[in-house]
Amino acid sequence: MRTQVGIIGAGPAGLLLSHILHLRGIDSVVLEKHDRAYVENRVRAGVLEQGTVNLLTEVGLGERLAREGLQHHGFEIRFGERSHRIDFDELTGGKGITVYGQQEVIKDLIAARTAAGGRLLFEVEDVGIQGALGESPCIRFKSGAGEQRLDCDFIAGCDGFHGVSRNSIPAKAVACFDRTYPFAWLGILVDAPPSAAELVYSNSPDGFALHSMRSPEISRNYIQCPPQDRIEDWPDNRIWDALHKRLETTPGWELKEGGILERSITPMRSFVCETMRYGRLLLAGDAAHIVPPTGAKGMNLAISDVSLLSRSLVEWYENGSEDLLLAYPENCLRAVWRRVHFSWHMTSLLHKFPGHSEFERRLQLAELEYLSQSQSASAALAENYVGFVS
Ligand code: FAS
Ligand code: PHB
Repeated sequence: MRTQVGIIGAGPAGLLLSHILHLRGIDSVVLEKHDRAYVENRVRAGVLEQGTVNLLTEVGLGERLAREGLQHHGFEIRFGERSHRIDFDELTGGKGITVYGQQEVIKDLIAARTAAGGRLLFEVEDVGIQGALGESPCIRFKSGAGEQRLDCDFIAGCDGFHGVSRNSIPAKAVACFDRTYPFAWLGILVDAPPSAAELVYSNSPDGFALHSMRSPEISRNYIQCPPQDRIEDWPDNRIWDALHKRLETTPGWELKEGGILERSITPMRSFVCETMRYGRLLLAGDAAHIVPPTGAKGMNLAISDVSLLSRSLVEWYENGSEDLLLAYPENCLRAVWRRVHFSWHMTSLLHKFPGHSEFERRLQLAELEYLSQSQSASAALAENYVGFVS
């Protein structure tokens, strides 16, 4: 089998790259270990930066997003008995966010690739990379048709944090930086209408909580929990008790309960692999960097990588220039570290850290107090949240 760009992973990064390359007449094959239903129903991110919405719209994937996406002009932060609204209209000149589930983005991408006759191979196994430092790398894998070999000019490693791509780069050639957090997020998808028009982040004495949504009928809630916890440790009533306690901190506001449609626990880490190019192997998305979801940056960062990677590959195929490909890591890492910093900052500001003294807790509250008093502090947070600084 032969293609121009072999792509490992059918997440937002891999599928969007395949789509954009197709629009520019560049062939690709996407290899995915799970089946189509699994990747289309996996509940993950829900917040799209304006830049992400613009790119998806530009490449012809904006119709359902515009029809079903929820445009938000701000969000709320609760701390103590206080509440502060970050008003995007006032603070960012009107740039906002759109709430649209990651699985909806995936469905739109797979539908577009399938309609265009794109080669998406699901349920592949034993993916292995060879010859990345040469001019004709290949990907070996197993599929229903047995052992396969995909010859290509470039390999795009879009296979997430636990994928094979980054791990195929010799350790001595890799520069990684990371931080793990002493808590995880327990997330639930709920068959209940949202209890607020916008997202509500809460820094409560009992720990962090977030009220988000997916549609006028479906809400999405998160609480911080100990990192070693398993989902079995959290029966429904314990989850709802924690959510009510941590979110109902302003008079008269109540969280609506409903049937729990999906639940999962996500570890919290910040991770950056600065080696985003190894010869003809290029990493994008979670394969190269992970952020805690507090800043809602995960999927947006994957898509901003693909915007740069697709431009670099188009420049190579259309003008024979390798400049953008060689500069790809450097160009990505500016946006990556900005969003890694913002996600670390939001996580540090809004979570209860085991071992934190009362002094540290009061520092958090002092910063939140300052945020609620200072236009410039709120503007800095708003500008990072909507994603217009690189
Ligand atoms: P992805 O992980 O989405 O996709 C990689 C794909 O590669 C997967 O489909 C995987 O099956 C496939 N793959 C892996 N190894 C392979 C192999 N050996 N062979 C073939 N295929 C292989 N972000 C937010 O902003 N908000 C959230 O609430 C949020 N929740 C999250 C919850 C979880 C559990 C996780 C893991 C992430 C969450 N994120 C969230 C971040 C998330 O949105 C990611 O940033 C985003 O999915 C990254 O997209 P990709 O880089 O395409 O990687
Ligand atoms: C979500 O809706 O899933 C979501 C929103 C904001 C975050 C994280 C997750 O910071």
